[in-house]
Amino acid sequence: MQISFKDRVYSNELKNFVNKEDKENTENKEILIVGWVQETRDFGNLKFIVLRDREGTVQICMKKKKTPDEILDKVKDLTKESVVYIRGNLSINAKAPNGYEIFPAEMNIISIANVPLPLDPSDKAEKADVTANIDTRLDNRFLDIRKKDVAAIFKLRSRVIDAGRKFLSSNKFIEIHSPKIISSASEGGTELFPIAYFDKEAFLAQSPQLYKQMLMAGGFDRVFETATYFRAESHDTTRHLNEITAFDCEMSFIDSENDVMDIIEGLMKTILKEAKDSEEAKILNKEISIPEKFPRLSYDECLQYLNEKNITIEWGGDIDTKCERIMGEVVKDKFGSELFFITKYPLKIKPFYTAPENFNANDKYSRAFDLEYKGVEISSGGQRVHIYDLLAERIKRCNLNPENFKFYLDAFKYGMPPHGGFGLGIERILMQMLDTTVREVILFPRDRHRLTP
Ligand code: AMO
Repeated sequence: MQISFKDRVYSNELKNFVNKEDKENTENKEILIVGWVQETRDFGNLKFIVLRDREGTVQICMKKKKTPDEILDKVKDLTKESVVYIRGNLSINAKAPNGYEIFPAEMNIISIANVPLPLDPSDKAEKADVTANIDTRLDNRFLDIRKKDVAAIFKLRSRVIDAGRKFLSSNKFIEIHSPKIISSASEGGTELFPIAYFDKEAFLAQSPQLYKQMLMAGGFDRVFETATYFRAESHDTTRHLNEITAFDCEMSFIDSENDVMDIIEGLMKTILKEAKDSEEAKILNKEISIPEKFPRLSYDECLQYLNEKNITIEWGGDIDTKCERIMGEVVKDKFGSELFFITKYPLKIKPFYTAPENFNANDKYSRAFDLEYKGVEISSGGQRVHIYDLLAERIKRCNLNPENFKFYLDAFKYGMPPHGGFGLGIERILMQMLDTTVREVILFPRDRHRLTP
């Protein structure tokens, strides 16, 4: 039999065809639905399939005499999670989930699922299987994402990226794609993945940093990328990955790094609002709060607050994971915000492209900042050096060879406006928003131990 999937509807669209005032018309409407068999129930003369697709489930009802024998026969062979095609009619039934069910006129088994399943994705199994070993879940991600809660995370991720992209486009940012095969480090030499590139030395890109800056010289005064970063960090934590996705932005003609922070603040508020009002937040039972203003505290102020908690960081030292968490609590208590910026970092701990506070290589402070969400860094950025001589000097002082950056430095010789930007990790946003770990919010994580699937 010729099967066409063209006219199929998702389970959540079925309600559009239900008209309780006009039962007859509803029942005459023919429906095509495809999905996975979540469950079958056999009560002799009465049989049910709970059919699940991307958007939900629907009950398929079969009765002796009413349903063709051929279908009743096929149901016996159906294993859980097999894919079936059903053509049938809607029927209003107050006892059915959502108040309606489908009586099939034709059923085709498209693909039979093997038994046993390595992971049970049905709603009923959810409680048990969500606590199943994360490795088993990731090894069988195709089954894992059939679970409603897990699917909701990735629908939310798509929503967040879409909202972010729309915000940036409406703020005059042009979407770009920078190379992912590069010849020199932008974020420190120790974190590079070397690759074989004919007879040349090459690496996977750590970030679009050098390229987005070069575009500022090109006059593309606002650019963004939903970028992939590759980081050869050997961290084995709940917040580090070796392949990351980020909103990566750069903008020209800024007065200071504050203009860049204004953009991130707007971007994050848009994302949080979109997530807060989403269907997925309901499914995941998440309350998402949106601060009115993200406080901006200097590095020195943070050291002071930490000092009040009896934690001493020597000036120029890193505000480590534990201190970030404590600062997250301090800011939440004092300012009522889960998001805040740490500004004016010491110049000596920031990359070569970071602008010194007063554009002097000997400055103590920089124009770099981080954005923290619930005590975890989700973004870093700042104003950049746009002056050729100062940049060459900064490269040298960071113990790097300006020769290796010729292609980049050249862009600063022929008209480069003042500019700044940021990288905002998409996994970090989602993991903090949902109070979970980084592996839960990326489909196929690349981490210290995982290269498949
Ligand atoms: P940075 O190295 O801080 O800055 O990266 C920017 C953001 O990317 C995310 N991120 C990570 N997420 C998960 N696992 C990792 N291993 C990881 N590394 C980074 C974080 C981080 O804040 N070029 C600069 C940005 C800029 O100044 O424009 C950069 O790459 O959310």
